[in-house]
Amino acid sequence: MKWIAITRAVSPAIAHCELTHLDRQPIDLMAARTQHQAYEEALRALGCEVLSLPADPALPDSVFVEDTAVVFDELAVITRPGAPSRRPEIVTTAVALRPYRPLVRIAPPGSLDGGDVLRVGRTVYVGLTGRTNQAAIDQLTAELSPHDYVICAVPVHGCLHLKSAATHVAADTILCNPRWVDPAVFTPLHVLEVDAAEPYAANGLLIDTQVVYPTTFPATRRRLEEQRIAMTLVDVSELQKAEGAVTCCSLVFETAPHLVPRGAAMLQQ
Ligand code: CIR
Repeated sequence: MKWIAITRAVSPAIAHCELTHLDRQPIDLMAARTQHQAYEEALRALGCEVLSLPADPALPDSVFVEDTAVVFDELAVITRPGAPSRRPEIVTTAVALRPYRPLVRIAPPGSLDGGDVLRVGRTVYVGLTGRTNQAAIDQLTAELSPHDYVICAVPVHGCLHLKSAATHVAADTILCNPRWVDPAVFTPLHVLEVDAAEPYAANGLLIDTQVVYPTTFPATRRRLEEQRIAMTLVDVSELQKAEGAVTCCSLVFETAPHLVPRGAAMLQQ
């Protein structure tokens, strides 16, 4: 397999998840698990070997593994999640990642959620949000600059994470909600805006040339289709009630990374 996807089964305590911008609604645990298993199946169909970590009843948000680490070709950054209730989640992720990459860690006073980190080639956009602070961005810059990554801090307003507002959906295209992040930060990339009636539609998970994309945003999906962007559709509606989306349920990385040449163009994946 070319890619590894680390996932974590839905916690039986997901009803007690953190919520910042959404009202609490009942979550059907069995439906959430079924949707999560279908998501894992979609990743397998795209060529990922799925390493599914066990559910933890003490960690309501632990299905959202993306927030616990950021994996680069050269190293993996174990985060320090902004929500204190989520900090113990990193232990299991670090154990799972250790065979694949050297690990570095975000230390206090830094706080970083992986959902705030959007890598496009050697440019790393990092959201400044309620979860991620400048101290963590400084630490990330110190770790990544020697590997020729350029770190770009991005103010985000009105949503949880940078990747709630913008994700990379094709070689030169960012899908973006311009009400939550200024699209100009992504220049010279092409920015495709979500349909205004679907504010949460900017989160897609790009694996090679396919975007894993929720079934719940038909108007934005049409915009992606018009750009001839290939999609694998998944229903994650129960996980969306926990303020989750598609990127947050996995950590996808290459088994044997081909190192992107230093100084390569930012569009290079
Ligand atoms: C939280 O508030 O931390 C979780 N309920 C949702 C996290 C979603 N993570 C992500 O989009 N990267």
